[in-house]
Amino acid sequence: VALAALMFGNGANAIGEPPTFAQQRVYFHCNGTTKAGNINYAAQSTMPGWNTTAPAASVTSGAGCGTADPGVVGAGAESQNLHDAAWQGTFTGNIQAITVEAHTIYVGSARGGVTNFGLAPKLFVDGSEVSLSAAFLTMRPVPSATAASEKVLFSISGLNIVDDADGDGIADPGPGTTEHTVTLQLAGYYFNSTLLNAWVYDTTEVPAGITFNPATLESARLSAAQ
Ligand SMILES: [Ca+2]
Repeated sequence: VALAALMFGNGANAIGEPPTFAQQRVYFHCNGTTKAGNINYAAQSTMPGWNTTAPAASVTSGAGCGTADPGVVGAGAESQNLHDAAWQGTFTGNIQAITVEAHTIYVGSARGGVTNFGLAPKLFVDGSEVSLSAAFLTMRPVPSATAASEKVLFSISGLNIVDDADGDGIADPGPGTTEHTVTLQLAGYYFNSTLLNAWVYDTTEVPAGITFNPATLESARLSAAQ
């Protein structure tokens, strides 16, 4: 044992233990003084965030929030909750992939005859935009029981955000302990969307949020460009 310690050091990664990725589901929650994320952002520069508590109240009781998303106007920089929807929060530990559950409603006319939904997501981790394999993706949305909203699910894989305390390019073993600030922005892609849709969240009907390190990936997915 002593010889092994001399040869391999005391870091477990020296003998090849891989990093691990802990799964966690978080839910978007309202913040600010109104139910419209854009208005809150314009007035108070606040963005809604998330935690691990699922929404407990129904939209029929007045719960929930939304963010309007005009399809022809997009945000350029991080933390722009004015023209697209944006949420910002933290995740502690390594991140290999995320799956996003989002719910959209159409403020204008319905998407007559268009079965796929186009979406341009942006992801920022610790202030840097993640370069994605494509600018947008399309998916088949799932109407809710009342058809009042549609659910979209997609994944972003290949993030490979891992702790490497000694900076040798070999990830530390275990799930990681670094707290990362994560910003997700969603923009409907106009020619597969409508000119104005809105993203809704924080009710039992629309439990939108993020699964960090999901066990399986959605068929609609982008990967981080390495
Ligand atoms: Ca290392």
